[in-house]
Amino acid sequence: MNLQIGLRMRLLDTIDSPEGLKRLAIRQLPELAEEIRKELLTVVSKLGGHLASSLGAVELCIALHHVFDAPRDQLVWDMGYQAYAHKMLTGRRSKIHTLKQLGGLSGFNNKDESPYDLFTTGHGGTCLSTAMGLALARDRTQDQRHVVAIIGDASLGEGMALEALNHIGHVKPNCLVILNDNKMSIAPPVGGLSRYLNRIITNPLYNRIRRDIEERMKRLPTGQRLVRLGHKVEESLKGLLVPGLLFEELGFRYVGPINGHALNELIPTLRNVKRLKGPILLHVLTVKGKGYRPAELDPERFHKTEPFDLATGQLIAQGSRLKALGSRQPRASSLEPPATFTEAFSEELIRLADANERIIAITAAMPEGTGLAAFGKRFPQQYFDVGMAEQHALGLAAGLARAGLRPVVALYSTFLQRAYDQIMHEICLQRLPVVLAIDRAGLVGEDGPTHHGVFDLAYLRVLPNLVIMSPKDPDELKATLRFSLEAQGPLAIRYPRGGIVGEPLGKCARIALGKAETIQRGKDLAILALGSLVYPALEAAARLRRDGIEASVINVRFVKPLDHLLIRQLVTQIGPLVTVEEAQGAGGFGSAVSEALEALGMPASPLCRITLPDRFIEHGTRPQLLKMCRLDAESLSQRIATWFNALKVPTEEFRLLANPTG
Ligand SMILES: Cc1ncc(C[n+]2csc(CCOP(=O)(O)OP(=O)(O)O)c2C)c(N)n1
Repeated sequence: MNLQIGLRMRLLDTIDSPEGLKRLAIRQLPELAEEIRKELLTVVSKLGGHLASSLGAVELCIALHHVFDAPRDQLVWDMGYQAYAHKMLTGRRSKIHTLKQLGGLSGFNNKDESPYDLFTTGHGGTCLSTAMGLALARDRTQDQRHVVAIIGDASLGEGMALEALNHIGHVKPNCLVILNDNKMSIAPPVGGLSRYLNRIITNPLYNRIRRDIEERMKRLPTGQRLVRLGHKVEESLKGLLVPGLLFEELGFRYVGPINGHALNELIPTLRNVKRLKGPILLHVLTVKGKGYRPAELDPERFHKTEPFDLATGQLIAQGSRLKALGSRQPRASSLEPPATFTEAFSEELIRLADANERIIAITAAMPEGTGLAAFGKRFPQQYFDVGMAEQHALGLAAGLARAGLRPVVALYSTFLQRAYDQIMHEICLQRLPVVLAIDRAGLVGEDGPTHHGVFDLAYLRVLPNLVIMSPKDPDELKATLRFSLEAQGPLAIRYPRGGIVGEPLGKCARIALGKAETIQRGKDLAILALGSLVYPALEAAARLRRDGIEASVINVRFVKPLDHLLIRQLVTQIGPLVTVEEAQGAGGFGSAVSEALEALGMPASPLCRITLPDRFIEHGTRPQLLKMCRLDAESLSQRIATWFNALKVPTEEFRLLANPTG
């Protein structure tokens, strides 16, 4: 692609809305597409972020806004990270350089950002159901607006999307589903559906035959009758040749596949399908990374990237920052300790599987992100990427565990939400030894509210039979994983994105079920810190000491079962307790301690629960968000000191209050 665009006014500078776009002639649109690509590349190469899918959907965004009349017509993008051109064409171009920055544009659809975004989304496979809802609501009025859902080929395999396909085909509302097929998930796609789509693409024969036959029949004197006859023949031919038969059988009219980069094909086709009634599935072929050679060659790496050099596509090395963010920057040597929790998980699971062929690793379309890609290469017989199918991932794990194997399912906390019932029904109820490796637990940073993994403690803690652990650093994660594979029942390990800040404390002592680790003793109060907040709690304790407050620091390690014995001891010997966790407060770890105090008959014992606030947290870097939520070390020490000083009751009295007989 030509990155040089002259000094003359760009088309992009002349339009700020779909109205402006509609004033352009179709022949001008390829130039506009090139300008949009150039701008996207400039922005994402500097900031990092999602890229390849958006590059592939530029023409699709342009064509949709050219043909439809949004926001009156409703375009429902699945997730939205592939629709940055849509953001640029709908009044957000001047802010595109703020993409995913704190206070800037979201990297996904965001309903609060623009009336052109119908929903705030970041989880895959949702747009067909929501679009169907919009279409059915429209049909209750006289309104003629169009509803269009745009979904990727991998997201179409999500359970929710398949359920929606089934229902739309049954109810048959007027709605257009655009299948944006770039033959890629983040990684190469998985499964029969993807093979099926591939067969359609590689077998355009039927479409040609159908068109030829229709044209020839129409030219005959009894043309129309023959066309009708032709349709009957078509029905019988379908089984043999028709592309999209699956969709047709589900109740859709299948159109395609068409070239998603040829605007002179896309726009007329969209105009045609716009006139059709009932559910239509338009199959559009796009190239992930289109127009930028490095991304076309390695779409997986450019699905979501760190800042890179535009000329070469190479990542701009940022040493510690990249490591802290958990990027895929290789470590200098394998002797170096793992910088991130994900790396530690990956390394240890490979090490353990070397000696245990019963270990089976499962990912749901996130092999790189969860660190399982290396495992899959090393042990292909012990590895499954199930595609975007979190529910199935857990059901599969249950089956494997039932048969005596040791499945480890690695998912991001936020996507585990998809499979809640499976955790309860397939795993906990059966008390099956499945290990849930819950990555990206806590604030994830730039991906924002759809991706923060902050609800898991609340939704997991209520499930009987489940052990829940949260290691303080990558080394402890390794020990936790070893422990989890010995467990007799289900066990969840939650760990954050990236690594720890500061020097690791050293090798982790032996883990015993339900036992916390006392890291430091102090007489005034005890900080019970969970996982990612153990190191910040230690730093907070050091700051408190400077203010004359001596704090004990406990690495809780187990949210369930909680170390009741230690809690009783802490209350009787020290008094005030502070819990700190990177999770939603209601139902989280602090709540567990509060419940424990009640169970121990010490409900009056002073307890300060430090958690995330009860609201959806925006996007920004992880350190920015932790500071904003007052979970960084400095804020922790301030919050604890303020609370402690406000107690204004001598510690001795607390002890008596909490334990009148002791
Ligand atoms: C429920 C859920 N699971 C996993 C993810 C992580 N994820 C984000 S994009 C993506 C691949 C999507 O592929 P596809 O739908 O084909 O869209 P493309 O990026 O290729 O346009 C995955 C697995 C997610 N966002 N939501």
